[in-house]
Amino acid sequence: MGEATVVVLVIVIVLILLVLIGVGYWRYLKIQESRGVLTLRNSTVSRRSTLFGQRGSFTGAIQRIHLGDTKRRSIANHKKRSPKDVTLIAKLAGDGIITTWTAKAVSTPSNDPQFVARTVTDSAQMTDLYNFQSCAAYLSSLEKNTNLVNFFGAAVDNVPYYIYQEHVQCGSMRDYLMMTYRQERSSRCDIFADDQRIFRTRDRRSLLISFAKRVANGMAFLESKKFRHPGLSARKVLLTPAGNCKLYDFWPRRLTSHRVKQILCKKPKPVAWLAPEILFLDEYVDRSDSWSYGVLLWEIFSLGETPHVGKTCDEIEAFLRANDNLSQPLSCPEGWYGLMLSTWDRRPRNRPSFQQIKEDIVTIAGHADGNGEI
Ligand SMILES: *[C@@H]1O[C@H](CO)[C@@H](O)[C@H](O)[C@H]1NC(C)=O
Ligand SMILES: CC(=O)N[C@H]1CO[C@H](CO)[C@@H](O)[C@@H]1O
Repeated sequence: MGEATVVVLVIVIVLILLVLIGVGYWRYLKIQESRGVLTLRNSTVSRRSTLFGQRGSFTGAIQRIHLGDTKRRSIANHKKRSPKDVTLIAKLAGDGIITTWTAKAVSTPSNDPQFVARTVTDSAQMTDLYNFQSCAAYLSSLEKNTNLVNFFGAAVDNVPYYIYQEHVQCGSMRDYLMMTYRQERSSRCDIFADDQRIFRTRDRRSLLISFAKRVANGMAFLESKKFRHPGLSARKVLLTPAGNCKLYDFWPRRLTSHRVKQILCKKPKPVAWLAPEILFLDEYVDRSDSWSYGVLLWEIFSLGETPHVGKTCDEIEAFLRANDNLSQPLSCPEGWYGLMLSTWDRRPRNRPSFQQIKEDIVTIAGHADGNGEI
């Protein structure tokens, strides 16, 4: 064999190897894509580094985020908004991954909040960004419901992503209940300003029952639309001046397991609201939300007390392992406590769905409230 032949052979072998490596890498990328893993095409930014600069301006070197989910829903054009048209006013809340701002249209001269802007913080990972974007698409196709905050639009073409939602004025149900409770204990002074006059004139008990009904109403709607609300609590319910309840922070069912992981990373972890299968088995199932609803009912009827107040996570878990339940609050009618107990069944399958809960409430409360919403 001549020297030339050997050289040609070696070159051919090297070429074949290069082609094989290329095909292998291409397959690898395809597989990653089909798993919904994000691939940064051109980036020196590591997964955990800062993606956003001050006040949401984008400073990273990511040119394009390639999303693998080919069946990904997109947002209708008329629901797209440009962050350039929006002024963020003040930070309302933040739980590590997602922050909420009050916001207004740039064109409006007044500085009053018109809506809220939710965005993914810079501690987010690529999956968080992807899920946020995906969530925006799901929300954009969800119909309106009187017991959910309205979706106004989203900006998810470039990071930072935004979801724009209704601004509900009177704060959370938890704050409202806590203030009411304090009022009870101190000298019955009236803590509500004039714009919340409506709360004063309503009978306490029928107000509490209407809270319970409206939350169940919103949850039953979500359930029928394949949405879930992991970590449902009185804090996640907002009140309008007319005393209506609006839920926020609900997620499409497909994305809830990721959301649950985020919730489990929160400090403090909202253990008191989480069903045992989430805490002990790392399993989130459809009826896990029913459990949280039971705890929310307990919050309502105990007038804003914190469930398991003063206990550590370990103590609460031991309490659950002992098959114990939160005790019946003072101002809680028997029927309502029965409903709570049914949502705290250790076997998720035996808990009522929200459709059933709605029916149970009709039975318990009769048609007394008569506001026509349930
Ligand atoms: C707590 O409630 C569950 C579900 O209704 C029930 O199975 C259990 O026996 C209750 N525990 C106690 C100590 O009553
Ligand atoms: C690593 C890399 O190629 N980074 C490039 C990504 O794109 C920007 C803008 O086009 C370039 O400036 C970077 O050098």
